[in-house]
Amino acid sequence: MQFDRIIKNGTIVTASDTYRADIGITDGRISAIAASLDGADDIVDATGLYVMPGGIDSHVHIDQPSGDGIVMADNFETGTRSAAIGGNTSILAFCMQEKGDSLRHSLDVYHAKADGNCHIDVAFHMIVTDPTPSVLGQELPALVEDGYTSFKVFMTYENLRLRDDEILDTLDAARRTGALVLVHCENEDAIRFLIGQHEEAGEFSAKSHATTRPIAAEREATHRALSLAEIVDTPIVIVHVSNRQAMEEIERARVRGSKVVGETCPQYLMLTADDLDQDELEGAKFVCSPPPRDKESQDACWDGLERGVFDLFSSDHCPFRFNDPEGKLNEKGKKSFRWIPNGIPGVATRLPILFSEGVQKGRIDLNRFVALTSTNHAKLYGMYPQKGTIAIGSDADLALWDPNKNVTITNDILQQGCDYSPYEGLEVKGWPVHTIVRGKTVVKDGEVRGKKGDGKYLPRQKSNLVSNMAG
Ligand code: DUC
Ligand code: ZN
Ligand code: ZN
Repeated sequence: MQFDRIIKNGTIVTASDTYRADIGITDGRISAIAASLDGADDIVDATGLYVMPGGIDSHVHIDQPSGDGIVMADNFETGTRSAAIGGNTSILAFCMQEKGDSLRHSLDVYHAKADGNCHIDVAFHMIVTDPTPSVLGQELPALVEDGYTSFKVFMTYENLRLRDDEILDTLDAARRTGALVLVHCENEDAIRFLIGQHEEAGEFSAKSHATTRPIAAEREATHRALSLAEIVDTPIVIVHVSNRQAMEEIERARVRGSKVVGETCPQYLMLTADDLDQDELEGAKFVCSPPPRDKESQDACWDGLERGVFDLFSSDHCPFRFNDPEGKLNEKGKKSFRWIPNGIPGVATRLPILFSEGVQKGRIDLNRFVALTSTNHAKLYGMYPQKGTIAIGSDADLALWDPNKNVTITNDILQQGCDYSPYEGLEVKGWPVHTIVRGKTVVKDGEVRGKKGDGKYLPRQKSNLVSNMAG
């Protein structure tokens, strides 16, 4: 037989084109695209379906150490399984350096967690929490050479945040080695100050999570991160942007000539601070940072997706079980918002939400949907054209979408480790009915058909944003 598999009669959608064609797959890669193909025993009938590059979620936390007695709800098996249910074929998970550890040690730990356990392909960004001279001078350059080409730094959380001088040093090390830095922008000192005020006033409920992390704290840190990157003269990614003021900082930096990529997430389109303001501790389900804002901020984020302020739409999947002493409602978390672990699940719902609310409602077109959810992630994080497109030679990572399938989101269909979805009850139109990784079916009609270990670790090239700059 000429091909191992043919995807027949579908409508191919890439970041640039929409057209009717068949796809031939050989050895896990796309080997032919033509009006009509024959020559395989295995034919997938895609009549009435869109055939898109599989989703790439470049912002996912799995099995990350989360402090005293708190355990993340997903390991690599459940996290990648749920990602596949939601039409993803690759994720970039964070590998967190614990203070005092080398980056290499942290990677060894994460590889031990992930290798052999994933349903879809996985790469790692490092989180740098301890930027010692040897980490920045020796480890970081060696890791970039080995395919770990992006790093996240935090401006918030007492035990994770870097000071400005440390951020400058990290950005400088990245510039010299051609790595890309992602920044979590919130002003920790301002947040501490506000937490103190709330506690003095006896305000401990989940809604205080939002009021202690106001837009001004995010805007200020965004401005500072952009300024530090401008001083070092290196590109950065501003992750999980929640509001217009932070967007304006990004736009102003671009006008000044900076290379900046903006990312937003479903929670900033679909949730508001009112979701945190609920009885019976229910608000804990929506505690994430930055917090969801208001309707005006939701509109701003949609505007940013439409106008190109954002190039990335990621989930920031960071799941903690709700009704669990190791999760949201841990002993201390029941008493005060400051002990509710920050983060919400979303790796399975990212694509259906953007498809339904964005494409079906006419806010973005199909090609922009693919760019925001797959192609741009592959290009920015050094995986293109192996990933993120439908082209001869690319990995056959595909999501087949039924644009007319109506689904009510409930946690049980997502097959994740978390015991809730923040989007429970949301009705969406359009669903990824078949997820294919390197030619092989991993999920079909909501059923897992693959097995853990089908997913592989993915070393990456340097970012398209930095590869022209570093010598
Ligand atoms: N930042 C993230 O990127 N994810 C979850 C929590 C956080 O603060
Ligand atoms: Zn963050
Ligand atoms: Zn995150």
